[in-house]
Amino acid sequence: MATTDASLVNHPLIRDVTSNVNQELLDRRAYRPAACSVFSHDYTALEDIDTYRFEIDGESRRQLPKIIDNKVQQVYGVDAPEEAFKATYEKARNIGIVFSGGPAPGGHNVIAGLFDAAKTANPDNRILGFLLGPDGIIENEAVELTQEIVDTYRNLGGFTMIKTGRTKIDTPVKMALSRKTCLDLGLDALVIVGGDDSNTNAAFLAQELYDDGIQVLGVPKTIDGDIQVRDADGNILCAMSFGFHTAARSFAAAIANLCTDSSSDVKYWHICKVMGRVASHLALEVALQTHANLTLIGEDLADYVDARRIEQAETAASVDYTAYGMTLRHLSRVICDAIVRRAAVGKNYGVIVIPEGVLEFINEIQVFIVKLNTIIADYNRTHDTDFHSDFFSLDEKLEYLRRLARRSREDSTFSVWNTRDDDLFNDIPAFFQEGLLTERDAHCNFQFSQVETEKVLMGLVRDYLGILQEQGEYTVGIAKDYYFKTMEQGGLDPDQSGEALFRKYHGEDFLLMKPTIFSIKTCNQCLVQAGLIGKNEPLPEPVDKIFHKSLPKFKTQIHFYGYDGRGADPTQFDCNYTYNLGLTVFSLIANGATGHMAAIKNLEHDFSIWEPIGIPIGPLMHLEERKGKLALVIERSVVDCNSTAFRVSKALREKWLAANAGEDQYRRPGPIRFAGKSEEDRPITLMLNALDSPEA
Ligand code: FBP
Repeated sequence: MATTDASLVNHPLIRDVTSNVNQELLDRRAYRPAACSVFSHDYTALEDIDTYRFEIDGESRRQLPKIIDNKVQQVYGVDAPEEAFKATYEKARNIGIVFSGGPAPGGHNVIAGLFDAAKTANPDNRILGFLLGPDGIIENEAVELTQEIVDTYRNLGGFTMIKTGRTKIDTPVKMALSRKTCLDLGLDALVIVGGDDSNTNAAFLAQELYDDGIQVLGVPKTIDGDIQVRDADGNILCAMSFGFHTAARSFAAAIANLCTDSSSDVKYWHICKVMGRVASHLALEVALQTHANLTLIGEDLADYVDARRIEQAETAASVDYTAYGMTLRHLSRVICDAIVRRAAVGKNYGVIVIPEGVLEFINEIQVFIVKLNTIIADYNRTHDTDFHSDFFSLDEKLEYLRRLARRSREDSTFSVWNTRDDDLFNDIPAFFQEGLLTERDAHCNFQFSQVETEKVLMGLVRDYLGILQEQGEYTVGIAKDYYFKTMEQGGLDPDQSGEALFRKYHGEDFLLMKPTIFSIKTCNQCLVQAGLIGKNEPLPEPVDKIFHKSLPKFKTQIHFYGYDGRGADPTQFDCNYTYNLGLTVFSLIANGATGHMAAIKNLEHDFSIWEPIGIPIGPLMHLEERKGKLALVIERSVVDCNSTAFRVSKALREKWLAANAGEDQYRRPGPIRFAGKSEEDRPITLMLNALDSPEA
């Protein structure tokens, strides 16, 4: 086929297979998520539900007086309402929507649900998308979303349609500019799709714009899964933020493939860090989805108590405060223990899952994070420039810290950073120091994704495994059958050498070399001492083979799962969930609500009983230290170590470690599917934790 390259790309088949528009894209765009049963009515209305209780913080009442007494709103269907109701519901509105924070799969469907509901209620309703996150509100950068734009992004991942950003509307100036934009655009309502910080922003904006008659509603999103809402009695109102399921399934699919790889070539430990800035929900879900050999859960580590140290201290009639909580060193020991135990049964491979935010739960690192947060925030508060532009290189930053430490010694006044801090900090590898000093985000969050946590931990693990290997503790167990076959093929009596070579020779499926045998020489000496070979004889070939097989080689492959899952196309669960959140948010707007967060109750159960609701944001807020000051924020929900999901994973920990002669227990969640029975698929954590609800 003698064609030019230009005409080549016009060949129909080539055009077809290289087009951006493939079948998956067409299927996704064409899919119409089912709507909850209340939305099958012509109209929806809201009802105050008084049965849910909240413990309201006095400061929330003081700062948010106009929205603090909001109640949970139940959305219900109405078919033939009165004319006055219809007129309000159908009135033409301008509705603004913004994405805030990291992308989460399903965001486009929130817009699609809102758009469809708004246009059905009145085709003159206008939806304006603010560009690049809250900056779009502050700077009045918005586009009107048309049917064509919305249809292009239905059921697709990311926040590509209008992009996102992390700016926080947290100063009087930004607040005033935002108000001006809303007034200039004639907005009736503003919808903020975001995490805990962004919904906190939504509550303050709702308060600020209340007298202008502009409603502000939130939609809870974050792949981290740390926005979960229960009332004061533990009733679940929002079981999970959207995007969590897709990200977890995406990570789990990749990690399950690594389980398959590692149990095939049996030579690597795959170390998988998964996103989750603070909470370990994603790691826990991945553990339940894949049954990886070891999954660290930060919240569990924080509860750690070193019984041996406490006992030692008690014997010495003292108290050892360092026995409470996990240290980096101890954590590396926990990981080594798992590796050593699997190696002893011939499995010198496996998969470890580490949550991105694990450092937050490690004593000494937590202290550094808090201290450095305070130092950076103090510097930025008192200088016209900022810490990171003034101290660009690591050396400059370290020099500044050194100065602080010196000053604290000379002045002998209390300082956040003293010489002891400085000494300890200087013991840390440079790349880790750099990570801990990395720039905080707009919400003053420590950016865990920028720190190579896994590298730090695995460095310690590797060092300690080296020590254990020298002590003969880290050795690969030899299957007894294999030992027999090898010796007999080499013309040797297995029983004769067995007693000399192994710690326990009888009654074991896997044989462990004696700790004294750690080299060819020591192996040789052992056989000489047992009278099995002469002093100058070389090591018999079969014994040499067995010895080499028992030597562990610790080979790792390091992976980070985060941005990939955050950008994945949503699961059916997230498509349906988010589309219904969009429908719900319109219902809240059309019925005059403000200061609420759209949510779907019963998410953990079958779709047929999903219930759209509005959760009042004000009562969820409490005082927390941010940027060295107390601020009202929505509490992040971390993994509850008493929850069923965690307890189940803990009960199965030993089974999944599979440090025994049996098969590994890996589970294959498969890739994110969009057809078949996948609509029944929902987060396992969610289903297990539903058992904890008082309503269960
Ligand atoms: P949100 O809380 O904004 O949803 O973002 C969560 C997250 O994906 C974390 O898991 C991760 O640590 C962080 O964003 C990464 O942030 P960035 O996009 O700034 O790199």
